[in-house]
Amino acid sequence: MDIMKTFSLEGKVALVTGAAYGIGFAIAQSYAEAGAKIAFNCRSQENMDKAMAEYKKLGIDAKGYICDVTKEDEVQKMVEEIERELGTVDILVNNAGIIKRIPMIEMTVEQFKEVIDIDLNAPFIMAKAVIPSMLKKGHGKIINVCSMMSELGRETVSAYAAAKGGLKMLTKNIASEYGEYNIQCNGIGPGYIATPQTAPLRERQEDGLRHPFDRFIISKTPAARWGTPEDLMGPAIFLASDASNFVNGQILYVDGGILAYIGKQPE
Ligand code: NAP
Ligand code: GCO
Repeated sequence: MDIMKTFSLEGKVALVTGAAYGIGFAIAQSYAEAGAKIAFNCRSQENMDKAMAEYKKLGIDAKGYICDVTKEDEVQKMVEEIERELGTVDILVNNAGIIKRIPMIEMTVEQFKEVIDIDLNAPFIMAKAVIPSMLKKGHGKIINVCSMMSELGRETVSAYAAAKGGLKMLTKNIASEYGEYNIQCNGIGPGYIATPQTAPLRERQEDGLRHPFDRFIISKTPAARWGTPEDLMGPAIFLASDASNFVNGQILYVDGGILAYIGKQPE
């Protein structure tokens, strides 16, 4: 048996949501390099155009779709278009997500609901749209992009933590409900990754010093660095490939050790 072949995605159709840039783009890039046909979506035409140019530079023939993952009708239409153009979806990565950093008692209900809608309700909508075809095919992979906030809280991210905590349990429930049909649903839990979403936490201060949160994360991470989207490529391929066919309902944390570490004694 050629064990390395079990990591191949040759002949598979992968849909990565929110893959115009950031973590989603890196995961889509890794899946293309592993042999998959790539579909991705985002909301803005400007981001789509930039992303298509970047995929082309990498020699990746990605198909992009303008679709808001919170809108079930748009999602159904996108999945039908993908099935016509590429084939049924074998691998779904629920990556699209937002965060709002606002003290909870200052956050409006609408702001809370927006985060829940994109980060939790949308993965439900997306999974519901692709599972019927996966059942017909007799296999499928769903990977939900969770977070440190699937396990931990911190100031100002109440909506995000509630969503990502819920996403962890949605992952376990999809695994429980569809595992017998050879559909594996797992989560990937990035630590603190250098992307546009975390850029405000890494901005240089006026005095030239690193952002206090930047310094805090470096001290809280045994790897003593921020992660990069590329750090997620290998784990994401593993969870999308036949190499993980008996892995189900797990959250694979790619965090440089944050969740294992109590932190340094203050100097
Ligand atoms: P990012 O740079 O902000 O990218 C988010 C992507 O999602 C963009 O492509 C955005 O495109 C898309 N998106 C947002 N709302 C959408 C919607 N309603 N419909 C369709 N697309 C939507 O974020 P990131 O840092 O790469 O994070 C990606 C995922 O990883 C998120 O789920 C995030 O919570 C999670 N995560 C990030 C980190 C980190 O440290 N960066 C750590 C753990 C988990 P448009 O705005 O053009 O739609
Ligand atoms: C924050 C960060 C985190 C990361 C990620 C950690 O404000 O604390 O944005 O939430 O995005 O989710 O895993």
